[in-house]
Amino acid sequence: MNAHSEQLFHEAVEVLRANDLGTMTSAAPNLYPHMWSWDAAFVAIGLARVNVPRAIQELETLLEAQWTTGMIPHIVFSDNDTGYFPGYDRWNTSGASAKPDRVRSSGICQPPVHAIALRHILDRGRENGGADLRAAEMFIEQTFDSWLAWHRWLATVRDPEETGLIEIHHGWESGCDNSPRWDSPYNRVKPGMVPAFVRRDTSHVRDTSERPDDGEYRKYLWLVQQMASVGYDDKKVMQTVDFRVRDVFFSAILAAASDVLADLGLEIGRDESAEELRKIAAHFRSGVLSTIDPVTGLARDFDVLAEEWIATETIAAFAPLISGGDVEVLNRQRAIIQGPRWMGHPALRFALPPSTSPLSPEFRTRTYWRGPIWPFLNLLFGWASARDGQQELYSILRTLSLEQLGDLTFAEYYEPFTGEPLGSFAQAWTAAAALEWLG
Ligand code: 9WN
Repeated sequence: MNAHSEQLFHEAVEVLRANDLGTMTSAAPNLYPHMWSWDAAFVAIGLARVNVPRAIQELETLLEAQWTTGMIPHIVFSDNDTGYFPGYDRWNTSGASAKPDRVRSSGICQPPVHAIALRHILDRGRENGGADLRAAEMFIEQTFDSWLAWHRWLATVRDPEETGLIEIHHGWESGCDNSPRWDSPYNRVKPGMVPAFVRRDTSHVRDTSERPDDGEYRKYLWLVQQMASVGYDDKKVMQTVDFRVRDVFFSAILAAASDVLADLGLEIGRDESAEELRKIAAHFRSGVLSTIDPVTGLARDFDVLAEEWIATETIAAFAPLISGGDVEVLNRQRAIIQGPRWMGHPALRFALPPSTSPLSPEFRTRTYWRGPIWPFLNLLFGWASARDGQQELYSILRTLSLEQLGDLTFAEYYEPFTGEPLGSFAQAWTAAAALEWLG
């Protein structure tokens, strides 16, 4: 490691240490003082580079919050309720029969990247050997059924019509909250009575236009109220909630992670479960491919209530690069993502994929999921590129990511043209991405 890399490594470790609340890592020190489901998976990948048992602990804490249905909730609340809105009370999950009593969590989920983190933990365990290897192997054996239950719940409950696509009930479930992907479904959400609220997120960013506005938040809270009104019962939620969308990116992650979990299953002698997971992977992989617009080559979401495709130029359009499969489709997608509407846009400070294409009318340079570059996503695309033998794309993503992260702010997201760090600094999954890229 050269001096720059060493400094990046040490500062990234320090960010994870500072966010460490003991048995969970806060997603960010002020803006997000709790554990988020998919953040925790990326955090575990980063932690595994420095401390395998602590990485295991992270996923263990998340699993302790798993609902009896198999769902892994999107937020596990720490005792520090002061910095984030909506806090545990506003979720009203205490009446949800599937939530274990001792658990303080939200009532929705996020993309299932966790098996990919498990794989990283095992790989690091193998490299280190000794106690790390034993701990990693034991953890996978002991928790395999819980991860399997999570994948099964998604594949069945969230895809009752067997479309090969996962249905979500809130933009927060996608992890890409205010992406233009969700503009048309949210336009049709007409919130009823929402009790007054005071947001906390806007006081943690320098410029409030970086965040969704209060009108958007009213809708977010309305959906939460709708789900709470039926006790977060899976069937009733589907009949009640005003936001029902098949999320192509979420589905692609389920496909990729199911293959990874199948591999792990085989390694511990769970052949039958591995077979089941392979089927889930294949089913969702073809579900993702079925969304591709033949003209643009981009994957689309589907609005269940409006019965229409959602074709926006966002990073989710590259879902097939995550789920893998058809070589021709993937080659075309790789050409598009490296072309002028994306990484090849001449004005980018770092030629990394923005969350929305700079040439899309919906693009906003500084607003959250409407344009800025999110470092953890680049790691995910890098992982998928390496899996598919795409060394060149992997190297480009790695080199530029390390350059971008060299500013040492570990920002939540970056302005694409100036490279300015935005959102929360010292964001845990950004630090984790740096550690994993460094290797
Ligand atoms: C709502 C924690 C989370 C990420 C999401 C990101 C943002 C929360 C928020 O922060 O969402 O879940 O309050 O905006 O969009 O991807 O997991 O980092």
